[in-house]
This record gives sequence, C-alpha cells and structure tokens, in this order.
Amino acid sequence: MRRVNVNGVAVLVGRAIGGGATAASANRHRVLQAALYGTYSNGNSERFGLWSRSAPPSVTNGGVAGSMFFSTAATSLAQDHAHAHVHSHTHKFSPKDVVLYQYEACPFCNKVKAFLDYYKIPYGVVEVNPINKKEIKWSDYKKVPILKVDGEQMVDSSDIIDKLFQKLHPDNPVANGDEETKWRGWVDNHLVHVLSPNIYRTTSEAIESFDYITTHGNFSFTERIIAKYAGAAAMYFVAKNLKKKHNITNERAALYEAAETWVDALKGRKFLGGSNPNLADLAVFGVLRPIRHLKSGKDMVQHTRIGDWYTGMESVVGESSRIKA
Ligand SMILES: N[C@@H](CCC(=O)N[C@@H](CS)C(=O)NCC(=O)O)C(=O)O
Repeated sequence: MRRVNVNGVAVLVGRAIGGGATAASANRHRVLQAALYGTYSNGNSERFGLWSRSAPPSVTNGGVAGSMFFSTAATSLAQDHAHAHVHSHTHKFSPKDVVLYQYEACPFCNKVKAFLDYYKIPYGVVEVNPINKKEIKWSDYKKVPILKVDGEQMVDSSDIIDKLFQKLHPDNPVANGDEETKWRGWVDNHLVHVLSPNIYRTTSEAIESFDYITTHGNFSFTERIIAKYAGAAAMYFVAKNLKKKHNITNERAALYEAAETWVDALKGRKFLGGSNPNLADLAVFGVLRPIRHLKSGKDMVQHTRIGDWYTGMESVVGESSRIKA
C-alpha cells in the first residue's frame, strides 16, 4: 500500500497504482486527479442523457467518469430552436471565436458549457490531457476551464460566467449577495462534493464510470491501461475518503437531499429565476447534466422531485451550441 494524494485527499490505494516516486508515479497521480474531475472526450458533440428522449449508444456502453459526468447536448426539441432564435436576437454580444479548454467531466467546465448552450454562443472545445496538460501550456493558469473569447483569456468558471453575462447584459449588473449568488455558491461548495461519492459509490458504479474513461479520452495507450485497471478501484476508495472529508454518511441520501433542497429553493417557481432560468439554475443544471444517465442520476430523478425542473431546464437550454468538429 502506498499513500497517494489526490486533489488534497490522502488515500491509500493498492499496489495496482503503486510504484516508485518517479515521473511515472506522478503521472498516475495525474490520472487519478483526472479521473476525479475529467472524462475524456471522444471529440464528438452529441448530447446524451438520462432524461433525453433517446439514449445514445454510449449510455448502454456504460456511461461516465469523473467527478461528474458531463454531457454535451443531444436531443433536438422543436422548442429549443425557437428558444435559440430568441436568444440569438436579443443580445448584441456575438463573439466570433470562443474556445473552451476543458476536461469533459469537470463540473466547473460543465457550468460554463450550460451557460454557453443556453445563450447559444457557439464554442469549440479543446480537451485537455490531464496528464501533461500540453493544450494549456500557453497559459499561466493551470486549471480548467479556460475560455478564450476572441483572443481574450478568461479563467475560473464563475468569473467566466460573470464576464460573459456582463457582455450579454451590459445594463444589468451580475447580482451580488442575493438568492442567485447564494445558490451559485451552494453548487460550488456543496453540490459538486456530493457527486463523486455517488458515481463511484459501488465497484459496479465505479466501473460504469471507468468504462467510459477508457473508451473516450485523451489518453495514451499506457495511460488508458493504468486508468482502466487501477482507476475504478482507486476512485472507489477516493470516493470513500471524499465522503469522510465532506461529512457524508450516506451518499445517495446526500444526493437526494441536495435535489430536494434545490426543489425547495424554487418555492414553486418554474426556475429559481422565475419563468426563465438564472445563473444558479444554469449552474445546478450544468453539474447535474453529466450524471443524469448514470445510475446515480437515474436514482436521483426516481426518488426526488427534481425531474420537472430538470426537464424544464433541458428544454430551455436546448441543443448544445458546441461546434461540431
Ligand atoms: N474555481 C475554479 C476551479 C477549477 C478547478 O478546480 N478545475 C479542476 C478540474 S475540475 C482543475 O483544473 N484542477 C487542476 C488540475 O487538474 O490539475 C473554477 O470554478 O473554475
């Protein structure tokens, strides 16, 4: 047994990922970090999900990985097009070149994507290799998401969203200290921490997640092998440590409770923002969208009242505005 520190969580992992203190072991550490927060894009831009009308093949292949699962968009709903039309004509901000540097499953990246999708801002995606991060070598900022908007670098999901919102609504300052801000904070400080223990809850759920990692991704062959054989086992233990770190005793109960807490916060409104979603709605939706076709996401919808809100969000966010490669 060897002690490995993954995203600040010291965990004991078995020999499978053990080894000397070499560059290779540093890489293994990176693989695990990536597993926590990254899934690995196959570069296409289909959306698939729990509540979409038709599940894509990858759902049956077993889903997802990472701290949360991401999804890009998929179901095409007639009303989405109408919505897209409204949005694209109600604001003057229309950047020509938007590129998101991301890990596909990173919750913070998925918040940004939900925002871009809702506002119909077309964007390209560069999947960052979590091991060497060579795609963001040009930047001093070492995390994802990074958003490049017509050459301007933006970092940190909330800052990115605030900046874009400001550009879209120059006369409407981003709210501060109100209900919307409170719930955006809840997403970053609470909701994201509930998700990892859920998607790696049991060995079969961890494997469901790692099936995806090993088949979709920006990994070398060797890295894939490591992820496949060590990742699921390691993340199972990492998730247990995360549970402790965040004082979660029953991860499903915590997930259901978070979903119910959110529904309570709506106080009968269609969205927290009223008849239209606000930035908190988009943040919650952004981090939940990736897990919705996993067992944990299905369970959540089945056992809580969040389904109606989620379906409403799916409908107004519509198809992904991600530019297909
Ligand atoms: N506060 C930042 C957090 C971003 C963050 O922690 N990103 C993770 C991936 S989910 C990351 O890049 N970690 C560093 C790493 O992977 O080396 C935000 O909201 O964007």
